[in-house]
Amino acid sequence: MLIQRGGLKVVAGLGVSGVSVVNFLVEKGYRVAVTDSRETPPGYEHIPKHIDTHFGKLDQDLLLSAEEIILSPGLSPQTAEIQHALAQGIAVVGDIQLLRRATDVPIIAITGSNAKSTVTTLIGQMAQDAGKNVAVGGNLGRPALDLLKDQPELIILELSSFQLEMTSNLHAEVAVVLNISEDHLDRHGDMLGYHTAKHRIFQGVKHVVYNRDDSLTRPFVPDVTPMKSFGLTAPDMNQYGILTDLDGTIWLARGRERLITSRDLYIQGTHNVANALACLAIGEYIGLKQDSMLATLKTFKGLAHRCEYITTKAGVRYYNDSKGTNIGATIAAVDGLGQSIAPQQGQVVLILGGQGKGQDFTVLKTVLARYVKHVVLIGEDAKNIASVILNTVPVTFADTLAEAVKLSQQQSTPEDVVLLSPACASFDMFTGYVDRGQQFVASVEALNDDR
Ligand code: UMA
Ligand code: ADP
Repeated sequence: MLIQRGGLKVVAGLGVSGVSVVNFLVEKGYRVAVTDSRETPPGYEHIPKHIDTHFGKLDQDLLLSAEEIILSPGLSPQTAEIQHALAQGIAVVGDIQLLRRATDVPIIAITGSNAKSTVTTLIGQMAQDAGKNVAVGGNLGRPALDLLKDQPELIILELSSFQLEMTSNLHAEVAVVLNISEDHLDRHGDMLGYHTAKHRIFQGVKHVVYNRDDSLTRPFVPDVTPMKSFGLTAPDMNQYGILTDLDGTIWLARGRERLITSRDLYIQGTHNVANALACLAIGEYIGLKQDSMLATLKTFKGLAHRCEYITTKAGVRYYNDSKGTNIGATIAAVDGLGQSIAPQQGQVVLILGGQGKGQDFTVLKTVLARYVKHVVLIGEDAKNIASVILNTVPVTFADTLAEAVKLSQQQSTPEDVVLLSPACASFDMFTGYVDRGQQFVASVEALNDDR
């Protein structure tokens, strides 16, 4: 028989993380109820039948009867019902807080506007290849509390600003903010709000990794906290960076020590050199052997939907960067692919648009002017984006992604690259970035080879 402990825990928002929270709390013997604004929230079938559920709107009375509310990262703490509960003194936390309470296993915590999933997966692979019993998840997909089932010796978490704003005193073994550029301003209000949420990752941190090319990633922590930096410049002693030979060969380096050339990395592009350096710095702090980490770098193939090469048709290369959901990511993608096209040979045709999340699209203009010959716009904020970039690059509108792909083919000539890197969220037209990427790939494959 289950022992029912303490007051009522109310899970607000089901979905993947809500399901993991309900099941974790039930197993621990707590009284649990769940509310979700959706009529039939995803994951409903994966929680025990006896759980008290209140769907269709957030149940204010239920929330006010809670000892503690566990809030889904998909719901803003600014939501009226949550604000009302907070005003009554009811504690509101997220799933990451429950994980920290539940275990002393060291946590490697990774956030940033971009590269989180790539770095989390890569350092996870490095740790596994080095023989560690490691569990990897969080915003990446597998919810944090589920990781405990593996009884890991090390937990590697990708953390979003949504998760971090609900997390206090994480006491991470290593924490890193990889980079900061505009994102989720619709939720956090402004850059200060977004930055503040991200930097909660450093509360009680034991070792810090930061990006010396991006001062916004450097934490305000006591001077005694050990720190390592990475960056795309020559590194100081014990730091990570690059050294360039006279013949142009780029080395990933630790201080003066040359470790591996950028050509020997499986994942390509300047942004991925930065990602690899971040992983080497994190790996050093958790005691991974350098040789083992370098071996992983030679084989790690990266993730789908991140500057992923799809095919070549009529001399035009097609790339899926559906995970490019903010301007910083799209700049990295256009820069990386633009540099890979021989000068004077070709240019980029870019498919852009969706939900703009309040970003300032003028920041894109420099990279558009340098590498992009035409932009095809889709989605809710297409007109807003057009009004900003129209003077920089020719623009066409498309109602569907399939139409955007056809228009991109018409705009391209041999040696060009067609790139889907929308700089926007996808939820106006798709179920998520994976759906958007899959529809892009299907539309590309449906194109005639000879146009
Ligand atoms: N929603 C409602 N009513 C509710 C609860 C949610 O309408 O009562 C809607 C919201 O619009 C919300 C959406 O549902 O945006 C998704 O929320 P969810 O509760 O269904 O989310 P989960 O399935 O629990 O997934 C969450 C993370 N989602 C978000 O933060 C929006 C997943 O990150 C994460 O992988 C998962 O937990 C496991 O930890 C996804 C994501 O898009 C990949 N993250 C954002 C990003 O990377 O930019 C932050
Ligand atoms: P996140 O989980 O933070 O969204 P991903 O690893 O999924 O990060 O990559 C998302 C997008 O960010 C990719 O599509 C790529 O274009 C871009 N990107 C990857 N690494 C970097 C980097 N170091 N700096 C800027 N953009 C990057």
